[in-house]
Amino acid sequence: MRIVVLAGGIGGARFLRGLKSAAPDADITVIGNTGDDIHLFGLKVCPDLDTVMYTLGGGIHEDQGWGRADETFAVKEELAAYGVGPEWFGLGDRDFATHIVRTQMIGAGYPLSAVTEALCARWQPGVRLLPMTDDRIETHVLIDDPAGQAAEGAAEGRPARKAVHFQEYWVRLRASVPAHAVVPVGADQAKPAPGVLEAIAGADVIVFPPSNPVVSIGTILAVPGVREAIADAGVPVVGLSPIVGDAPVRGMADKVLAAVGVESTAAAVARHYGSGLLDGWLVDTVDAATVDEVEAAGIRCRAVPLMMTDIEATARMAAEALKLAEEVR
Ligand code: GDP
Ligand code: FO1
Ligand code: CA
Repeated sequence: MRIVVLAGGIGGARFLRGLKSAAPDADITVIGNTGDDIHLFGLKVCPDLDTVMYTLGGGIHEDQGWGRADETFAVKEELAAYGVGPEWFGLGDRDFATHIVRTQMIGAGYPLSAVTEALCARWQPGVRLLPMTDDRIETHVLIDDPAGQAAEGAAEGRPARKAVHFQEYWVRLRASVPAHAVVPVGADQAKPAPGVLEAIAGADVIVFPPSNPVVSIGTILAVPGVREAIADAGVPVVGLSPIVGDAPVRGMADKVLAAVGVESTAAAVARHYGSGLLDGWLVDTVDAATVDEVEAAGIRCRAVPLMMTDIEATARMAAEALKLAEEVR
């Protein structure tokens, strides 16, 4: 069975570990989000691709969910001693090596997809990991800028606004201020990476793991051609809710959902994807009362435990997703 999974970082990576366990013989292609990518100290950092690669390859910092296990921060401390930041983004020494290899290969002319394949030759994640695009897309978040000048023509009394890089919004500001808009800068000019459309067209099932619907899966769907390819694939598309009991299980997805006018509920996220894209949706058992609402929107829905507490529980979630795919096929 050929399974295509659209993945962000931690939610996507942990789900994939369960999926590999539930379907050990499946041929899994992961289309990874690169909208979170950031250039720091002259290096290209791809947090979501690395989170998937390290998690499936056994190198992840398990408690944190991102970055390397057994990490040290000598380089960051030395940079800080020179007064060189940003100090709010924690790049560790082991992780630095990945970004150095990646940046060196890109400088030599290799596209990100080829670089990712080379990095995966070391980590052997057991899936085919493709960046959504080889082009540069950077997610920016529009926030209030109390110190700034309101744009010409702005509504009377409305504070000025500015766009910040997604990582600045998420990591430095901890999503503590309202997000007015989330913009995947560069998406309109981007092309899917080699293999992305082919994998979607050749899939037996397409899965949306419990990744962030706006800044992870939403950004992948913003790459021209990807959404259409999924809708045209003619195979079951099933998703698992990252929202449990009206709140994200982890992180601040509610803040970016608000920016796109979507309530932080499992049912609202299903309706946001819509029946044009999604055939099946899993909600957690605590949200069982919302199953009818999702089905009324034309999406087959089941309530099952959706907490990825360990690989066994996650494998059961993945098995339920594959079972739902058979029901809607
Ligand atoms: P990120 O790029 O590291 O933010 O990771 P993703 O976009 O792949 O996934 C983030 C989402 O995973 C968050 O919105 C969480 O609510 C969701 N999530 C994390 N752990 C769990 C879990 O155990 N169960 C469910 N259902 N969702 C989870
Ligand atoms: N997340 C943090 O909350 N703080 C960090 O300092 C941080 C550093 C970092 C370094 C490399 C990497 O691959 C990921 C890192 N993350 C960090 C996680 C990541 O940037 C975000 O959690 C996700 O992109 C959010 O979707
Ligand atoms: Ca991410």
